Amino acid sequence: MKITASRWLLGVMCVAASCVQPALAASAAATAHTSQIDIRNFAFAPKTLTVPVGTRVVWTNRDDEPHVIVSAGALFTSSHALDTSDSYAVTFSKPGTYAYFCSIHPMMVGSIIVQ
Ligand SMILES: [Cu+2]
Repeated sequence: MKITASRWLLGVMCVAASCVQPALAASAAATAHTSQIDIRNFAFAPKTLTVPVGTRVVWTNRDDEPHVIVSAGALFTSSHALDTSDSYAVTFSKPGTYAYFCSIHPMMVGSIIVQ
């Protein structure tokens, strides 16, 4: 029980710090890696993100305006309208290139390359 709780806490801390969870690498080989995309100044940062299969990608809105993540070609489920500091996560389990945009501001585009 004690070990489970501390591992859970470590995991949360690692996600917050965007680290790779080295301390848990041995037991967490099958655990998804997490990558972060910031939405800032009406742009996605990074605009193109390359990740391994199984990665959980988290978008966080750092703007004062709402944004909506929409997959070009509907390859993944769209987000709800993200207010300031809201996050949206998608786990990518198949290789491919996933282009996406903001449905409120269609000039905002980005892509995730899963390999
Ligand atoms: Cu937007």
